[in-house]
Amino acid sequence: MNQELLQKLWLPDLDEIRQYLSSFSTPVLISIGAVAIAYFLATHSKPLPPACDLQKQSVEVEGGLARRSVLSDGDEPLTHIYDDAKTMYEFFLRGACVSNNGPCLGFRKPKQLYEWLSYKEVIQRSENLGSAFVYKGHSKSKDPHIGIFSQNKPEWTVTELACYTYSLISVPLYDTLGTEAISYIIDKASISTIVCDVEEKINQVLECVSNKTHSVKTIILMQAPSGDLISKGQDADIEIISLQEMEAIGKANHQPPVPPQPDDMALICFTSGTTGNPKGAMLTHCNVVSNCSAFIKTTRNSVPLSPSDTHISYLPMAHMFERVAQGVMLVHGAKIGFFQGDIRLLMDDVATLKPSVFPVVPRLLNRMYDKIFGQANSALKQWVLGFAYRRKEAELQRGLMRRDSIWDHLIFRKVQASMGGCVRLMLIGAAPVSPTVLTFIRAAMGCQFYEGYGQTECTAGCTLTMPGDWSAGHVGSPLPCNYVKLVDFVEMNYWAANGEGEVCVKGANVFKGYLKDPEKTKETIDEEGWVHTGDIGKWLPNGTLKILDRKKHIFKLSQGEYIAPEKIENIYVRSSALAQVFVHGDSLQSCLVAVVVPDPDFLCNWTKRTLGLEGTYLDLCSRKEVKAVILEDMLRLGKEGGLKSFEQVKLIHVHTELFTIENGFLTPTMKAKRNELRQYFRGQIDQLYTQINL
Ligand SMILES: *[C@@H]1O[C@H](CO)[C@@H](O)[C@H](O)[C@H]1NC(C)=O
Ligand SMILES: *[C@@H]1O[C@H](CO)[C@@H](O)[C@H](O)[C@H]1NC(C)=O
Ligand SMILES: *[C@@H]1O[C@H](CO)[C@@H](O)[C@H](O)[C@H]1NC(C)=O
Ligand SMILES: CC(=O)N[C@H]1CO[C@H](CO)[C@@H](O)[C@@H]1O
Repeated sequence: MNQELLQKLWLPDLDEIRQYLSSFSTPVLISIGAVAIAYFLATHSKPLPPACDLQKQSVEVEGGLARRSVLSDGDEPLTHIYDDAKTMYEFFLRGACVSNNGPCLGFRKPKQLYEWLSYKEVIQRSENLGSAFVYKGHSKSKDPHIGIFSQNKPEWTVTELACYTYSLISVPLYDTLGTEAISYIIDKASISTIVCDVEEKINQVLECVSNKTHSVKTIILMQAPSGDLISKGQDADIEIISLQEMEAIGKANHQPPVPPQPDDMALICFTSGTTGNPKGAMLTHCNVVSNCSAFIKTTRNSVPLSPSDTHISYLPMAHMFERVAQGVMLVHGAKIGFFQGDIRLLMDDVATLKPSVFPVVPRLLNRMYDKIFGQANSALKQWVLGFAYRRKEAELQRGLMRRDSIWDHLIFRKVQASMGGCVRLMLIGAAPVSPTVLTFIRAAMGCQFYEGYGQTECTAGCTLTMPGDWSAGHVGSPLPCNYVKLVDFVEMNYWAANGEGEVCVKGANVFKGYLKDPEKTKETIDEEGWVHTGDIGKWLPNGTLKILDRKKHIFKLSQGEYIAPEKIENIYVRSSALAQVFVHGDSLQSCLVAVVVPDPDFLCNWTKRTLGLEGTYLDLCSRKEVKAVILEDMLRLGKEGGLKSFEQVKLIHVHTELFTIENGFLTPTMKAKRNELRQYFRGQIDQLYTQINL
């Protein structure tokens, strides 16, 4: 993440505490101490009763082949939780009603307070925009796809609701796809209208469609377009118009809403793999509603949401994770506040908004963790931090999650304040997170903090951790809206009979297939409706699921041991010295090697602490002794993380440029492109093996 964000995550200074205490005389201190102890005993929080017997979080169905949540009411997957909210359109209407037309979408100009659109205003503007879509010829049966190419903004949500109101289908586009993929999506979904936030995006679209026959007729800009841009559009036969004008057109030509049915398509979510063209997962209202409802069903006794809750929207809305989180807010009439659009200002937005719901991704959590430990820069501070953490960790094990303990007041208060001070619910998904980091941040934040696992093909999620189970290292149990089963993966010796195999999902949240791509659809969903995720999982004795790796990444070493490289990378990347790790091995070698990229923000402080060595990033990276301590730290983490000796790397190569989307080493969804990495580092990898085999 970024520097400013890190800067804000403080630990209290011990000097501050000491000064504070020394301002009292001894007798006063003793009586304060006594009162404090009495106070903490009197207000001692009790664990909430867990949502279910935590030793039995899922049960067998389909004759023992699959498992479902113990929270499902019967064997039928949950489709919805509120009878008046079976489509995303009804989600908004319900929100407007339960909040009594309260504030809905918030935005802010630099350094100012948040301004809010009420639920009614959002619905009104959506009807206007949607009427204009209809006026331009869009309808459920004709030309229903509307492209959205924008950062998170209230207008994004307004456009989405405009689609829902008239049974149209939104198709999110996003920057990291690249021009070629965007051009492919526009053709594949024959999109004729696209809503963009800034001129730059329009230019990108124009580039995609220039000099070829294309489907685009109208591009709507959230600001006023320049004359230049309008004429550029005319050259390509495309009308460029402001959102304001569109809304005015719709207002003058108002159309009665055409509400969708639960089985109608809500959106098409294009995902890109490591190779080939993006695939458009078709998601119905029921898909999204069931995912949101299953989340609500699981968590509602521990964190009931209401119009007084606020969500900070900064994770990309083109991904289902953020959209489902927003759906959960809207149906309860809660507020969604958008960040200003600059990740470097996120912490300032958070301080102003004071969100109660905070979705995160592993990278952000890793940085928080490093920052907090980086602050504990003396042995004493580290000891105090470690001590406080162990006390709270012990509470978590008993199911007690709180932020009113003495350790919160003394140690973790500033961490909580840096996140706005009001966070009640955190949610992590999208990629695996290290158990060490997750448990620490749970202890430090002291709020309900769930981990989910899933993929777009089942609308973001298919498992979620259970309230009261604050153990890490698994992804929870199946959601009430779907079943999960594991199927044999013979090549790698994973057998369903042993509770191991490829994770398959069936239920109300499972998508309807890829847009105009029957072949890929058939590869992913089988005849009985199971989505084959390509992930290898394992059932734990208490009915939770643990993800081991991607099927296609697993390989065998020459002595016959199977290696799941991502699992190993996720352990090593915990080293504060490192930003990224790529673990390599193959069936001709008996051991593993890795390419590591030290963290430009942290390496210098880290080597100073561990080696007493100072220098520039590049200088440090080139030193043998630095490489040696990095490897040592990795092996220590590997041992702590339970890696077997053949799962530990033998040697590493230090690379000084981060793997990014731009240099072709990451997919648009930030996953490592393993083939590209392997090819690029072939020479270095061979050298490492030569050294080992000497
Ligand atoms: C499109 O055609 C124009 C004129 O024929 C040419 O100048 C321009 O370079 C072409 N653009 C692309 C992207 O091929
Ligand atoms: C469930 O099982 C896993 C693995 O055995 C364990 O780590 C976790 O603590 C268990 N959860 C609870 C709540 O006991
Ligand atoms: C590194 O250490 C210096 C001095 O102790 C401190 O000012 C700086 O914030 C640290 N950098 C990071 C990224 O922690
Ligand atoms: C049904 C359900 O809650 N599944 C997923 C829905 O989406 C969230 C993310 O917003 C996931 O964490 C859940 O696992």
